[in-house]
Amino acid sequence: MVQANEHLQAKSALPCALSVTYRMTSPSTVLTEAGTLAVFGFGAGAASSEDARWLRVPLECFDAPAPLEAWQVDALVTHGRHDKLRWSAGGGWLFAAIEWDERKTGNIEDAARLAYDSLRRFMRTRDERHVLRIWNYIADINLGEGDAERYKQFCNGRASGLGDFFAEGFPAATAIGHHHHEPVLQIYLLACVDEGVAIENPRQTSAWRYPREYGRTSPGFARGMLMPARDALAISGTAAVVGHASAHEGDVEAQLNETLLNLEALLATADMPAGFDTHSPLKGYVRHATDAARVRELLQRRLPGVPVLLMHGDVCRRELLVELDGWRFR
Ligand code: 3EB
Repeated sequence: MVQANEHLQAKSALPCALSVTYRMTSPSTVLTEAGTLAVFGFGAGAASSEDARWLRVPLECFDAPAPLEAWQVDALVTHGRHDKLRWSAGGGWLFAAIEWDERKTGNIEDAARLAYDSLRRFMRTRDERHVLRIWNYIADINLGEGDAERYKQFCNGRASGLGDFFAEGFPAATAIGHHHHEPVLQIYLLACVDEGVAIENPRQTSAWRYPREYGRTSPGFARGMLMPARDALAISGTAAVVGHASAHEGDVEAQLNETLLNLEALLATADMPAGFDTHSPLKGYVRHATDAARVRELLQRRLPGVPVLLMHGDVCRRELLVELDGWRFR
């Protein structure tokens, strides 16, 4: 009896805390530390490693040398590969990633459908079945007009690959265009044994309710996701979208200010402390490299001391010049 009870207590203590940090060190250093769930390098200059927990994100960082991003848990971590997928798990958390070369399928819609289908089928084999956060990095995201724009085709393929997998609610997400010479769709996610709390932004129309003009398939994502222990908020890609409309076309500074208003509203809705601090790692995606210095200067003024990784990436609407995502830890 006592043993059974202890077992239940141990179970309900899951998941353990998750930390997300930027580190100026080598992948091998982080990968040998206890509890490392995933390590991300950014851009062509990033090191390579055969470890399943290592992922090179195809976005160039405006800071050289670029730091690494480390996800760490206070638990034993196991990792492996499953077809095209790589994964790691420990302490109630799961990292999974897939890279799909579009040249194998011919178009982005099929690539997204097949990649999401693989992820969905893999997730069925796991106890960490609640997907809390997803990142999507897509080549030439704004190529094509109207419904033929690649981002919109990606949305179609994502929805058909997912089927009813997110019927209970969408995770927080990011979808950003990359400029790598290989047309690779990269998707990675964080999942957990326990469910989180999806947060919407009162200043923004929920993405799944976007009107038809933004595409045949509304993007399926929540504006933010509170972690199961309510100790951290994962913040989706956030840009100068007010209601469902893009604001401040052509003005990167006004777009950034609007984005910061969106983030403040999201934190308030999630009942998280206002503002960001030194433990709130953010990413900034900037469309035009010529805007990077200006964006960095504005962020240093508005968010002093906050770790921000500034990267060259295209927001999924071509009029949007900058987007932020990241974490707020309580
Ligand atoms: C927006 O607010 C910007 O398709 O998964 C942000 C985050 C955006 C996620 C996605 C898209 C996605 O609509 C675009």
